[in-house]
Amino acid sequence: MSERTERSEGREGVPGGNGMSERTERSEGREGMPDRNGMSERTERGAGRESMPGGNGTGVVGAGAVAGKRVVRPYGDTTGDGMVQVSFTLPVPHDKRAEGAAVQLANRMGIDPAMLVHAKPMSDGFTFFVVYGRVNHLVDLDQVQVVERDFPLLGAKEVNAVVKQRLRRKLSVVGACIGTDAHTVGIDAILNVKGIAGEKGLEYYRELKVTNLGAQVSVPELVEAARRERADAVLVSQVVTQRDAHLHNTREMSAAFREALPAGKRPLLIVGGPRFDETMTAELGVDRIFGRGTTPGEVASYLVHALVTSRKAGA
Ligand code: B12
Repeated sequence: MSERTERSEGREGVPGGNGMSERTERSEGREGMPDRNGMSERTERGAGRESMPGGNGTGVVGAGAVAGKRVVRPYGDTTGDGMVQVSFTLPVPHDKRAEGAAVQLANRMGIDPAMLVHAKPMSDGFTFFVVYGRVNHLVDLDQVQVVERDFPLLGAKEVNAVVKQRLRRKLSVVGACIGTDAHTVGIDAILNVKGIAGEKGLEYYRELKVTNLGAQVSVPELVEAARRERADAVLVSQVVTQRDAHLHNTREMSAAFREALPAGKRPLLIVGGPRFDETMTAELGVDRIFGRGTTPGEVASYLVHALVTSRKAGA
C-alpha cells in the first residue's frame, strides 16, 4: 500500500485476492435525481453537504464563507451540473451483476445518480466500465496546492546565451530510466533532438552536453556516469508505478547521490514521469519533479534557473 493510500481516510475494507467483496448488495439511496436546474433533492437537503456554487460553476460557498472565494464543480451537460465520467475495470465477467456492481461502486464513490454508459469484456473474467454521473463535491481553487512554475521560460537561444556567458562551459546533463523501467519515450522526448510537442530536445541546445544512458540503468551505474560526465544535473525518468516502484527507486537514487558526493558537489537531481506528485520533492530527496506533458523548453529553462541565474557568479 502506498503512503498516499495509507494517508487517505475512510476506506472500506479491501476485498480478498479475487477482487470480489463478500457483499454484493443492491445500490443504496439513489433517490437524488437531478431536477431541471441540475440540482438533486439530496443536495438541497443533505445535512453537512457542501453548498452549491453559482450557476456558472463558480461562486461563494456556504454561510459565513469569505465573499469572492473561487469554488468550482464539474460541468457535463449544463454548467455547474456536477457531472463526471469515470472508467475502471472490475475482475468479473461481463453480465448484469457486473454492471450492477459498477453502478454500486460509482454510487459509493459519491456519484449519484450513476449511469453506466459503456461496459466491455477485457479478457477472461474482467470487464471495463465507463460511468457517467453526478457528484456533489465542490473544489475551492484557493485551497488547491500545486507547484507553480517559478522560473522564466526561455527559448533555446536564450538558454545557450546564458550558459555560455555565465557558466562559461557546457552544462552537463545525464539522463536515464532507472530500476527495471524500460519506458524511455518520456526521457527521450526531453533529451533527444527530436523532442516533443514541436520543441526540440536538450541535445539540440548547443551549450548543453547530454548523456542519455537509456533504459534499466542501475543506481550505481547512474552515479558512476554522473561522476564521469561531471554532471551538473541528473535527469531520471520513472513511468512504472506498480507497488510504488517510482517512489522507491527515486529515494534509492537520491540517497545514493547523497552518500557518494558531498553537498555542493552533487548534481541537481530531477525526476519525471506521468504519475509523480510534483509536491513530493522533499520526501523524495530531489530538487524538482516534472509531470506529464513536460516539454524540453521547461526543463532547459529550469536548469538555467537552478544552476546559473539563481546562483551567485563563481559559486
Ligand atoms: C509505450 C509503452 C510501453 C513500451 C515502452 C517503449 C519505450 N521504449 O518506452 C513497452 C511496450 C516496452 C512497454 C512495456 C511495459 N509497460 Co508500458 N506503456 C506504454 C504506454 C502505452 C505509453 C508510454 C509513453 O510512451 N508515453 C508517452 C511519453 C511521451 O509520455 P511520458 O512517459 O509521460 O513522458 C512525459 C512526462 O511524463 C515527462 N517525463 C517523463 N519522464 C521524464 C523524466 C524527466 C527527467 C523529465 C524532466 C520529464 C519526464 O515528460 C515526458 C514528455 O512530456 C503506457 C500507457 C500510456 N498511454 O501512457 C504504458 C504503461 C506505462 N505501461 C505499463 C506497463 C504495466 C508495462 C509493462 C509492465 C507491461 C508488461 N506486463 O510487460 C511493461 C514494462 C516494461 C518495463 N520493464 O518497464 C503501464 C504502467 C502501469 C503502472 N501503474 O505502472 C502503462 C501505464 C499501461 C497501463 N495502463 O497499464 N510499455
